[in-house]
Amino acid sequence: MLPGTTPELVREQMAELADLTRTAGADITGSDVQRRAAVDPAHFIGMGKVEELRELRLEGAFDLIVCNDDLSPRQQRNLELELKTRVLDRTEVILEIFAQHARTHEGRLQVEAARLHHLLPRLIGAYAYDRQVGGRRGGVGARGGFGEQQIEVERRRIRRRMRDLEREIEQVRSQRHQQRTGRRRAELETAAIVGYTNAGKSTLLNALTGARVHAEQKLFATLDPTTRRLDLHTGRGLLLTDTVGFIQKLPTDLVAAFRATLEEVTEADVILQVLDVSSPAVEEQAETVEEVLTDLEAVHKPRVVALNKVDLLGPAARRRAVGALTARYPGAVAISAINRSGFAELLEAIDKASRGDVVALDLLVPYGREGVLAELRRIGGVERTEYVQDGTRAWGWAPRHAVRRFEPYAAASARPARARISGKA
Ligand SMILES: Nc1nc2c(ncn2[C@@H]2O[C@H](COP(=O)(O)OP(=O)(O)OP(=O)(O)O)[C@@H](O)[C@H]2O)c(=O)[nH]1
Ligand SMILES: [Mg+2]
Repeated sequence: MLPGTTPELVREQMAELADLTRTAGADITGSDVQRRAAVDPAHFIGMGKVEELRELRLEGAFDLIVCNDDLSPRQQRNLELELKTRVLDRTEVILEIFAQHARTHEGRLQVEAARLHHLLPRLIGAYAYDRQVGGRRGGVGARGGFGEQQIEVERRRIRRRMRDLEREIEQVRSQRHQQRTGRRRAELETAAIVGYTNAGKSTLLNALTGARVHAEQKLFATLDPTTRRLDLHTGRGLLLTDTVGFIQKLPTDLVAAFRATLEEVTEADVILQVLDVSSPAVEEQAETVEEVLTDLEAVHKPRVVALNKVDLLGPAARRRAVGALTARYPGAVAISAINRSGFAELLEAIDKASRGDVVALDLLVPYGREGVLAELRRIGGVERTEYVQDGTRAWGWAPRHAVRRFEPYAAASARPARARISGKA
């Protein structure tokens, strides 16, 4: 614990690190926090602490050390040599989880690129071998170090692999881009679900759209984005995408590795932010989400905030949490993705926020051409209709980019110059 942090913050981070470590497949046998004025450049922790750990290690108390802060390659190697065991930092635990959870080709490529990026400067010393390409666990402790020459060969191999990966990821990216352009042609607005890991994003996508994305009490259960159509109460469709969760201290190179996936967020018309209000760390988690959204240049997009998991709070705690968060996010909607409560209000908020740049329409649709109105319902909205002599008079709205197809039906009284097809709804 360094000056500038608080005991509460450290406690929350340590609890989260324990969750991360368990998710990665290890058991926790103990944890410790050391107060220091500055980190030790050689060992990160003080030499006294290293001695203590060495004793415990000899007693067989642990066979893995996980550190909440990022270690320099030198600190990591020194600790591994002193303690004769593997030492991971937070980033590496996250990388391990990512590697275990990546399902799609794209996800795997991104994880491998992130791992290699992280590995390259660490390719030294006794335990480096275990961390190389695709470096699954196992064999810890048994292997000796690489000679300088071997390391150089290895470095070159990794750089080559990284270049190949970059090329492949670029390809996947352009495929995704084409898919998105395809969706654009479908002319539905898009919303991306974002939030801290474990906030309930996948559960919400499933509940809203009947999708079957894997959701569980684990961090980073989702790595690959899934897109489903969401039908709003008005009949309008919207494309909803579930994405990888955010986490504090997520290293920027990891965010960069997931750029292709996170582009779903950058490109979305609307952000659906999910907060876990039952978490004592909800404020910090909201802060992390703001930071990542800022990085992704998505912070100014229209946003709907869902205060999830209210079912876990008693009435008083709920009032307190919801009150505090609506002060920060006016218009936020309290929901339970599991109990499906608050959904009507949430859908309404999504409907409003996702109207974007729309144009008011006043149409006269001849009888027999009702398909036009069905189309308008699907991509925009119909607010009122009236049956008149020549057909159906309809007032509604459509996204500006889709308005041209309705121009032939502009109501006669609205002319000249298609005057009613203009302005904001
Ligand atoms: N009690 C309660 N639990 C919920 C609610 N929504 C989600 N959960 C639980 O929270 C856990 C995480 O849910 P996920 O939907 O996997 O969360 P996520 O945000 O997709 O998480 P990652 O993909 O790991 O980032 C699961 O165990 C869900 O059952 C809710 O409204 N109430
Ligand atoms: Mg998920």
